[in-house]
Amino acid sequence: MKTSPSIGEYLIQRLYSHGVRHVFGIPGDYVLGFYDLLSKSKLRIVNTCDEQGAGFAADAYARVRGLGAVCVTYCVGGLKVANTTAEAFAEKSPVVIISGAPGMKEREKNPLLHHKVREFDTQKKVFDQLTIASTVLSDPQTAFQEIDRVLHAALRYKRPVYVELPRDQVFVKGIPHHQAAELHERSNPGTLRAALAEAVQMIERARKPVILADVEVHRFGLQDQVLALVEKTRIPVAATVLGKSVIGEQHPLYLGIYEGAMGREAVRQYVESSDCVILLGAFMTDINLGIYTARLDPSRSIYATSEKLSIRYHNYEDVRFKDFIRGLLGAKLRRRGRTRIPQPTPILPFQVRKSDTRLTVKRLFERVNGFLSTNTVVVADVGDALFGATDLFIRQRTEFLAPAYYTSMGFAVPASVGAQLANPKLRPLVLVGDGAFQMTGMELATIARYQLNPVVIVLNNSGYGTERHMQDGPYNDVWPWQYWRLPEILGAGRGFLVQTEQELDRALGQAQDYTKGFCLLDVRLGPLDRSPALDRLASRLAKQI
Ligand SMILES: Cc1ncc(C[n+]2csc(CCOP(=O)(O)OP(=O)(O)O)c2C)c(N)n1
Ligand SMILES: [Mg+2]
Repeated sequence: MKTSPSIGEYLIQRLYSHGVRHVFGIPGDYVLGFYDLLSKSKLRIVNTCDEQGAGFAADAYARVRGLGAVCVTYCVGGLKVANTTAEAFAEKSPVVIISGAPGMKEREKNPLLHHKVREFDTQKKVFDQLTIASTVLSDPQTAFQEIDRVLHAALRYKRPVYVELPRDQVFVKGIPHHQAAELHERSNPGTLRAALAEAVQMIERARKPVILADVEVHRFGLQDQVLALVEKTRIPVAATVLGKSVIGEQHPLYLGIYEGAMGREAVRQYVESSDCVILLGAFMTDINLGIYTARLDPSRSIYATSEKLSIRYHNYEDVRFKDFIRGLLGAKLRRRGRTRIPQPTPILPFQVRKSDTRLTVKRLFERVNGFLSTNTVVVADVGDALFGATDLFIRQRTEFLAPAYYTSMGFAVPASVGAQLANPKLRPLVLVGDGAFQMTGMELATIARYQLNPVVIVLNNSGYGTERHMQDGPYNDVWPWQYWRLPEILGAGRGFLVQTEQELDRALGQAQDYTKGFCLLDVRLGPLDRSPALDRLASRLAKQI
């Protein structure tokens, strides 16, 4: 007879069966037993320099692969991934946070054990706020069910979950003959029918419908269905910053990024003059809506997400997002004639103006546009890296990762680790400000250790450029590192100092050929220079004040 697995083994089995192959983190004595199990399992441990790096890597991994995992020690490690878990929650990324903890026996009489903050459950309480489900695997009778429950919640809501594993429970057997319950949630058929009927009628009556595709289309893996809907009906489609790349940006029916005043004016006008905006999986965040400069009228909108479905002013309960999109795809919707839609500015071949022309942010992004290929994943950090990147043309879908809502600096370098391990066919192009790089750039060591090969562009503008435009002071300066010399210290990768257009052109040319390791471009920019996207936002906001 098959013996039942231990609690630690069962957790590993379930992660594996949901497609997880890598676990990011740093060990500590409260989690060493589980690390030993992990190292003997089919999952690969990826050691980062810092837990925050592990958290960002796992978040990116989850975005690319559907589920990610980070494994850390109690409190000193766990609380360091609080920020990355908050990001995963806010931006809907299903990450499993596994934390070691004192054993149940050790907790008797409440002793002062190392790493403990206040009570033994202090860390759990913090994570209750940051996750969609959490558990302490303290009871072998319920541990397997608890693992099933939290993993289901992560997959159902695309949000992080917390699993605390007391160190004396790792090798304890759970209940025998446990079968993992599969998750099947259905829409209420009557409500679904009524919702589809109203939506179809509204779309059919509309003269100028438009689809706005956002992040949940990506998280729920519905890109193919949305693309099929667009092609079947010839309704043009725009994306948001957070949903950038859910639709291949060179598709003839693709309008561009809609982000209120921050985006291109032609896209804004097209979307805002539509008599039926179909928002699919949209997050109504301030950044997504161009710092609330977007003008979308609910009386002309269909708003479908995993949490809510409203059509004009009617709300429908119990309708799954997937079922609604599939329903629309199966519905009788007429195929529209070709309409004139705003065309994106074509990508022109980059011509170096003069060999000593100093580089600007605008020209940097023009050259980077030409560097992208179908296997590039663009990973943008907060700052002008993110604003500028919104104007890039992503060659295929799902190839743009950025914390565009939560906007925590320090995401991009570690996220490139997660993205490339999640899909080794991708080569990450990391766009990161010098300020953000100083937070987590040491994860280049992780990149070297696991032989990854991103191209990292440090937008070196001597400090917190984005903030300088709001309010400047010495607090926006950072110490000027010679970033391009880091490969020498790390004993891996290649570094390039880039000050002119010609140097950029050459460095990117060489980066294309050098695929054995990472490339780091230290791109020197003026402290007040900014991307066209940030420029547009600033000037339009100025007009509105
Ligand atoms: C973790 C974190 N701390 C602080 C901020 C506030 N903040 C937003 S943009 C910014 C400056 C970013 O500087 P840098 O990475 O050099 O990019 P730049 O703005 O210069 O393009 C700061 C400090 C933040 N978003 N995240
Ligand atoms: Mg900067």
